[in-house]
Amino acid sequence: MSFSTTARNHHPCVSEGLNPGRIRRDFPILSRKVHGKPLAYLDNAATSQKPQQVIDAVSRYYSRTNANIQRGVHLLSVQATDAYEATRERVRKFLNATRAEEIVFVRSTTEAVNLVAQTAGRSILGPGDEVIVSRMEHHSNIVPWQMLCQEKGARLRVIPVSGRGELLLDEYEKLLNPRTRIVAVTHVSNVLGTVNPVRKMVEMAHGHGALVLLDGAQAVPHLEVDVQELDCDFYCFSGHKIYGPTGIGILYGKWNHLESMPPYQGGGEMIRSVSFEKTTYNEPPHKFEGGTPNIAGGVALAAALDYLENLGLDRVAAYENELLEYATSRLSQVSGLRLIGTAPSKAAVLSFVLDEVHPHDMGTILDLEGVAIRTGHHCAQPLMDYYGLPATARASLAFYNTREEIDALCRGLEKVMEVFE
Ligand code: 7TS
Repeated sequence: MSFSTTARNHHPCVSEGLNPGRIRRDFPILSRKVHGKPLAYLDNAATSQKPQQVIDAVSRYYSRTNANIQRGVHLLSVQATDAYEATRERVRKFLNATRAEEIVFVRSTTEAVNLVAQTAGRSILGPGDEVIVSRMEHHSNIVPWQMLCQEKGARLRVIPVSGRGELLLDEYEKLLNPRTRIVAVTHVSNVLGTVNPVRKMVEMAHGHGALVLLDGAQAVPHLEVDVQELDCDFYCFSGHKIYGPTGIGILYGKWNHLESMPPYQGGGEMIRSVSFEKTTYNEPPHKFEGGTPNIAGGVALAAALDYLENLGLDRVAAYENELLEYATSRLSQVSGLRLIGTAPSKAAVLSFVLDEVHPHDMGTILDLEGVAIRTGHHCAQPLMDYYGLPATARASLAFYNTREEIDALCRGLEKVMEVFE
């Protein structure tokens, strides 16, 4: 298991490890019961739970500060604007972007990809041009590109995966050519957990003059990301998968791209001046932020990043790796179980199928035992097709999960086997 970590944000006591018992007390929902059983929440790739610090940040914002931003001279508006803009700087630091203006607030990863497709993508793509995605993309990093390619007469090309769930880099190399305009790949797979060699992939794409968008939705909760080191043109993630609220997401873009890209949605805030004859646009990032945003969500995202960085991403990665190894070995002992996604470099996601049992039945029986997993195609149907599966069951782990919860999963799977014997 290897995560690339940098010297940035190094926590002094990696060797001390995390204390999940103490951490769990910060997450009120983790102490609730479902169907009379203690909750084992193993669906973190769908969305993560929120620590009290994030819940308090939302509540504090509405109790103390709420006002619209960027437009009022009154104190609340100034304070709300300052808090929101402080989050932009917080995210800049988190991604190690060069400047805060490279951070665009959006609703989600989905919106970030659509924004890039409809602005940068729309302006550079012509008939016969090519966009490369991979076989393991979430639908939100396929469909926006497919729609754009259809409209522009461009071609969508696909990097294949190996049986273990790794991207085939030699095939990727063959796909790159002078017509390649954009490469859009996921940093970490939401189904397989594979950590893709994105630094190298960016370099290869740049060698052919293509822009690179990285989908970081499943990466940022698990490993340190440095956009300068990756040298990607765009990087996206969703607040809700990183212990923050829903409805707030981040698009990082290199300044020179953001500056030259046309706006996305028209409206208030994204303009400098409007008349019926001519409208001039605001500077990035405001050019891409029309309308009143999710201010509370933004402010609380900063609290989520503070929480995660206080734990230390290297300690989180070390703990999750250890839990992943434990879960991999425990699940491998369940007879008839097959793990889907066995790349050597993985984040804490385990997809699996069980002989003869439909994943939805598995999920339903596990739910009655208090174990929450996701079943289905995980919005990655082309990947499911590759494995010849309609669906998998997926346990996705966070730093607050424990070995006991993995044991509860395995006990639940034994019950599933009893039902289907
Ligand atoms: N990209 C990846 C890699 C994802 O895993 C997801 C959501 C998205 C993009 C879209 O994020 P959104 O916040 O815009 O919806 N993945 C999942 C999942 O695996 N289960 O539920 C949602």
